[in-house]
Amino acid sequence: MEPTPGGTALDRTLAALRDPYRFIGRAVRRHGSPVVATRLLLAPAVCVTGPAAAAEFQDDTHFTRHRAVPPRVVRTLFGKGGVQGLDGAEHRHRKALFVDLMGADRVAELAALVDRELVRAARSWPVGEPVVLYDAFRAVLTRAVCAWAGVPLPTVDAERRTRELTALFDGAGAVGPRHWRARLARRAADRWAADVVRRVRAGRITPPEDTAAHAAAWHRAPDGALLPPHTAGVELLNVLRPTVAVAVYLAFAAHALHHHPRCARAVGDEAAADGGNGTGGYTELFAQEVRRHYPFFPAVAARARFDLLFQGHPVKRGRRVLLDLYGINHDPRRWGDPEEFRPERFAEAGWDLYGFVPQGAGDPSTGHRCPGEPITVALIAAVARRLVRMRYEVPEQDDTVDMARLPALPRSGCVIRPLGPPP
Ligand code: HEM
Ligand code: MYR
Repeated sequence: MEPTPGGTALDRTLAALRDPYRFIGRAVRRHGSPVVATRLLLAPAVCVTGPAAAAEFQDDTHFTRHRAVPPRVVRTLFGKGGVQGLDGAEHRHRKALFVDLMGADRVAELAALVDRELVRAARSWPVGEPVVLYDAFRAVLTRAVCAWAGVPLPTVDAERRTRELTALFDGAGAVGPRHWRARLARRAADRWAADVVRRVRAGRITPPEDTAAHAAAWHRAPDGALLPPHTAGVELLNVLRPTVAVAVYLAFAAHALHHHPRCARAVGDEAAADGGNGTGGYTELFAQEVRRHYPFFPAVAARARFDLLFQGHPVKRGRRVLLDLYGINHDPRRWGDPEEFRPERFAEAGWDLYGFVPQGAGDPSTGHRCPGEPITVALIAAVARRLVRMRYEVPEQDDTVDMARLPALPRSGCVIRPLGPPP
């Protein structure tokens, strides 16, 4: 047993907020250990990094997700009673609700809906006028995912629901007014989603069986009972919100296409060859590299179930452990020249469930890893294929990535000036 380096005397919350994506990596390098003790949000915590730590972190006999995430994140991003806070058999049972929605045909349908909505939006853009792509993507994704999920979205509500669904992920890690907007948005979104669930159960709306609205409304707990409407609504929002959050990756995809013309040409060649409807191939490698390279979800949290040894270091019962997702995706031992954007690396070396962790580590059907990765990859690829076929110029702007923001974004939101209607 080795003592855990670092220290819990000083609260490091401000340092973590200043550089949320590199905070753990820095601490780990400073102490020369993949396990480092610190203090965050006034409580002692342990930061861990590396594929071996990721595998150990997934062991739910050692770690619990119960009360693992700070209340400010539950009251905004996750909502109360959702899958993120469950353990063991109860977790696996609830998780199936999401995994079952990710069939290849359904994912392709969502990608086609997003592409159609994007083309529709682009037709309304005046030629030569600036468009902030991040904002356009959020509106497009909201419309597409509501249609896909079987959630009615009257045109008059579209803007408001886009704003609310965005606030849930955009303000969760913020401090001040952006965070408080997220709390209000959570209340409004919870009411909306619970109401959709009630209307489905009352037969007033009848979404098809393979939709999220149907699945959440009719999901039964292991004891056979339907979920309380609020909880079913939280799970429905666990599909809508993160799909809108894919807008962050879409902005990064536009950023990468602009800064790496070589990649844009390769995506363009593929889109020209398959009419933009293909899957796999170079564009998928590009989508994976977007998820590896750009910062999005910094770290995931769990608590030790009892006094235990983690990678040979003592961790006390109840202690919060943070797994460094961004750092693992940028580990120079695993990823050569990790700061370089190079999609080909995924063809050369492949990846594994603990070394490539943009959306959590391990197996999504048994552990807490994100079930939405097929959707995320398909949407990045579909939009990349569409962007390379659109005619636009990229005006002078500050599109540097704001690493102090949660989630990080290109500062400008990626502005383009359309030169004509989309094909
Ligand atoms: C869980 C990231 C998209 C649904 C997670 C986790 C992360 C994550 C880091 C937690 C993993 C863990 O706790 O170990 C992202 C990012 C996305 C994204 C960066 C890109 C926008 C999606 C999509 C969906 C989705 C498109 C569904 C349509 C979920 C759900 C969970 C989850 C339901 C909870 C899983 C569990 O606790 O078992 N996601 N996600 N996510 N994600 Fe995603
Ligand atoms: C989702 O909506 O579930 C996926 C995208 C959310 C990204 C939000 C990033 C900032 C939140 C920081 C939370 C840290 C939890 C330990």
